[in-house]
Amino acid sequence: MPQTHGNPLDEPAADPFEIAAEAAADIARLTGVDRHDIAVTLGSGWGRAAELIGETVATIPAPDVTGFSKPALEGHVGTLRSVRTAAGKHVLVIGARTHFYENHGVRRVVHSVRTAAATGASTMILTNGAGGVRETWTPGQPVLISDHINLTAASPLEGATFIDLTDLYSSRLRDLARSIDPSLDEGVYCQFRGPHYETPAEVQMAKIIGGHIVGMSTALEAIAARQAGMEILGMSLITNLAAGIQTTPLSHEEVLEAGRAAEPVISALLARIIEAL
Ligand code: 8IG
Repeated sequence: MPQTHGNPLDEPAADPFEIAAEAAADIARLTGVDRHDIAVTLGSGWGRAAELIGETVATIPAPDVTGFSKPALEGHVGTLRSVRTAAGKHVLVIGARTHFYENHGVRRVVHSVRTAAATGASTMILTNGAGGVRETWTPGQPVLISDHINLTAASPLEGATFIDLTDLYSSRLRDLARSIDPSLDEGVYCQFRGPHYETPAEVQMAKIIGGHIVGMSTALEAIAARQAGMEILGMSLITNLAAGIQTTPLSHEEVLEAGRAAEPVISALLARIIEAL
């Protein structure tokens, strides 16, 4: 049952996997779809993809599902959708993301991913809006995530849980994405804690340590998805060049505008990739 007051994930003794299983049962009951094959989290700029992926079978407000909380930010739609593709695959479209900077703890951050796994999904597509460190990239450009550097100093894994992260962002799925759009570039995603954007010096640090994309969401989710045994595709919409790479100050409004402009193109791309899975 969804919570009316506190979030069950906030109980220290709670088992996050048990709560994810309850959330998956809520989704099955509320959508009428027992199992999902693929899950996709829609970040800033990717929100319109749901309509192109297939026929929406059900849309549910995220707070109706155990462990999910209300969205914190404009541009982040707080719904879960069950979408059926032309080929008959069931896609769980997650439009509700809890960010690490909301300070609700890592369990809440990765709850949607664990829930997706509990619904049966074996593929996790993580999308986001992010800053570009490469000067050759332009706002509105989608790029594949090839690997990540987790600068949050946090992990969704608890206790002595040693999980291999080699090929975390599946090279098979990156190849598949490039078979749809050969022009797709790729790069290493650096997750900062946020919610402030980086200083130009921090962006230079990210560049020197091998980062190409700066963001605030995806690395922790990818770790949880790997723990759950899912195959992961990560894609960033470059909504802005990172601080100091672009000479003008960053604004959330600019980020939303770049997302709006790119939305039809990247949504269609995402739908074609899902069709090809
Ligand atoms: I959209 O420039 C978006 N998200 N950390 N830096 C970080 N996150 C972002 C950025 C950015 N743009």
